[in-house]
Amino acid sequence: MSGSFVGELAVVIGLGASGAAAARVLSEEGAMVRVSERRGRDVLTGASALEALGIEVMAGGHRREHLDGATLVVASPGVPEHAPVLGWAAERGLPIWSELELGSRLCAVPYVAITGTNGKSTTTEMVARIMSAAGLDAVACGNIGYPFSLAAREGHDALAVEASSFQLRFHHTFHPKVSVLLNLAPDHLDWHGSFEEYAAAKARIYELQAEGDTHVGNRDDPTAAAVSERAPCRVVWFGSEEAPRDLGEGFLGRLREMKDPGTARMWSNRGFLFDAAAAAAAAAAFGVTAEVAAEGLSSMEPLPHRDALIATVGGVSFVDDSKATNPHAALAALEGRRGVVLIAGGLSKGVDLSPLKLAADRLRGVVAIGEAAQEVVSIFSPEIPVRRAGSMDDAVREGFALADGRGDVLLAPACASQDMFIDYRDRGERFAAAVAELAKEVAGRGE
Ligand code: UMA
Repeated sequence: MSGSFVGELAVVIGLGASGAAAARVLSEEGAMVRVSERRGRDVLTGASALEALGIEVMAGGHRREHLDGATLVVASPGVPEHAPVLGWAAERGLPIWSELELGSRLCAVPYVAITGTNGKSTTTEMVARIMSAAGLDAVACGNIGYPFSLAAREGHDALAVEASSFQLRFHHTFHPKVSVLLNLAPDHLDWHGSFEEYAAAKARIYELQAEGDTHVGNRDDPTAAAVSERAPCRVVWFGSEEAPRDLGEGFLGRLREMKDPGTARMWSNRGFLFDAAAAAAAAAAFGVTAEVAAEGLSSMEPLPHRDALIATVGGVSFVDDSKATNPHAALAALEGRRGVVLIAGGLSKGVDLSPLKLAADRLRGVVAIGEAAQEVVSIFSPEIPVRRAGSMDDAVREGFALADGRGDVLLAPACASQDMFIDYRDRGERFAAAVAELAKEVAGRGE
């Protein structure tokens, strides 16, 4: 495979996880590579390692001359569609690829691609585990954190690729054997401009699928189902209450019966069951039986920051769902709970947060944080007690006070985190640290 890019001068835009992977892969495949990065050289990690491979790194802002001599441009997912640098590339008639496109050019094995508003990473991991249980050498990659272009060259038998709406553009050969659309609700509207654009990005997952391929759609989500119905290949459906017909009766029941203490909590969560049904339907299209799918799923552990019980302090359980970065995910996290104190707010990404009101009857109180705090206050006040907090420490304290010795304090912010934290992981870790601090204080007071 090596050498398929000899003679190319590839310019990679953005030096994050996918840009670094694309640059390395292109270089190993024989291309001359240049990276153009918005941030200053002093804050970049990984530039020297690329330079050691003969890759040119141009930091401190994109400039027209960075494209001089280029034959190909690879854009990182975070580069906005209308960024001037992409405009300059288009003016010069240069091909623009996503990192997924690069991965698909290098991938010689079949792959399942998973998209949706929520549950993507969990479902991607589940698909990889089911494939492994079926005896395939398979890994999870893509938006989950391990770039597709790296996994594509590792000689696996099959791949499970998480595809975000940011990544589903600039692809010309991305052709999954199986695609999955888990659900569809507003997210990233500041980036996409409108819900229609966001939905259109998601639909691009099946653009090149044809006869012999499969699309997996959610029959219980009308918005997603309307998109899935238009897939140009066979469509199989999954839903909340019954497993896909190919899997036979009682598949979800079997999962619910798994009594391993580590996973019992996960399988009592309706969202995870949904994801499992989708993963099993995707694997069935690969010829994997329900028995093998259930076996693969039995090794599944919840991913961090999804419905994770951190600690119980003075009768109050603190639950980390920092991954709930939009209202759809926060509502899913609230499902089946009562008397909850919700910590919500952050960067709303142009998404209307008012659907959170649908869960008002589940709430004992709300703690509003971040830039969207005022919006959160106006959604719930005065019907529900709302307090504002300027830090995670304060939020945990206020939540504890509102909980009044019972129920859950749930971090499910319905927003992105970057106004106060590095990312959702950092937000979840700061929550856990604040809970640990509170536990010490409460123990010290002998409560
Ligand atoms: N940059 C520029 N110019 C720009 C914009 C960004 O130079 O106009 C630079 C930034 O300064 C930074 C780099 O590009 O140095 C960041 O690139 P990026 O934002 O595309 O992120 P990566 O580090 O490459 O990570 C991406 C995904 N991030 C996004 O889509 C924002 C990661 O998903 C993914 O794991 C990784 O590729 C590997 O495939 C993260 C994510 O938050 C988890 N995804 C969003 C989500 O899940 O909601 C979509």
